[in-house]
Amino acid sequence: MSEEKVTTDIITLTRHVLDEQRKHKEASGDLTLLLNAIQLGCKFVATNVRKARIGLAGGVHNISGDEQKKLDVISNEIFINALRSSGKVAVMVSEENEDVIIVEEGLKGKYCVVFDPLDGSSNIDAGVNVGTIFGVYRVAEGSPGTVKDVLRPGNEMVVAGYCMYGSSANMVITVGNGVNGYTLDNSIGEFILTHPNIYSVNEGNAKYWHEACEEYFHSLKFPPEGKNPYSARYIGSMVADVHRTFLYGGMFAYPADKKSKNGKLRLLYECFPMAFLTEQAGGKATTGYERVLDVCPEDIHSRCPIFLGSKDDVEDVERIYKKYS
Ligand code: AHM
Ligand code: MG
Repeated sequence: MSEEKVTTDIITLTRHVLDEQRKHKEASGDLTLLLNAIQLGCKFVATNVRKARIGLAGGVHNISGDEQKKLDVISNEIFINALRSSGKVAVMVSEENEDVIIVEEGLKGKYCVVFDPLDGSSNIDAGVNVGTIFGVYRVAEGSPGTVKDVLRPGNEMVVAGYCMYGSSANMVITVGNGVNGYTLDNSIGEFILTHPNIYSVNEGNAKYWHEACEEYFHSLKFPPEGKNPYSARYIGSMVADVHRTFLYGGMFAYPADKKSKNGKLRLLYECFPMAFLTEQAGGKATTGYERVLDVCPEDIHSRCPIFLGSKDDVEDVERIYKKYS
């Protein structure tokens, strides 16, 4: 009789983070608990996204059935509740909330979490992948936890990541020493540790592009002799576009243009986490003129132009932008 081999020593995300923490003597386990809250949020959202795909579309029925809440509203509530009740968070910024959220005394912890609970949600009805993006700062020494603790450059983030909800849920995280990817095993409810050239940009905005941007994308499509042209792939869901760029290489961009002087994407909870992950994966992220992680947000919902990808590709962007500056 053939016996199926069962793996009994699996590396879950929690185990992996605990192992990492043990290497740093000062680690208190707080970060592990915070990441558990984030994982819980992601699992919950993954389930709801799947339900939405089998017929509930943008709204999810509540128990009484008389009101429907949009998936992005539900996802936001899931994250806020999970993070607040973890007792590890002092300040939260969500794309869905105009104001910063300050956690009440008694539940207050030492971390700030900035997040977009359901990025790309306009794609849900089309069955396209969506995701959650998050970044974590430590509250400054002696601060009670205020908006100032998140109006800091991305290079001060201690954790960043995203979870992509597709045929499976994929979590990609950095705690500042490389990037790890985990896949949600639905049967046990745990995230398990588990190169063609592409460019990804909304060409629909091309008529508003600045000259530098135009020249750069032209150079990808019409490269010099001996180099292959890049293929255009644009999903319109940042998590999915960036995920593919990480796996296959190439360039993801949401540049500034004549209409949107800072592009579209938000600095704190879209650009910073993705830029942090990109650098940790060995790539670079630029606004065209400077390192994304060195930008200091003026407002919690500030926008920022972004080009991210391999070092060589991003350096080409910077060179062309410099020429036009
Ligand atoms: P959202 O946070 O409202 O979902 O908007 C962000 C999304 C990103 O996922 C994506 O890169 C971008 O908007 C696409 O915008 P556009 O359709 O204008 O190209
Ligand atoms: Mg978003």
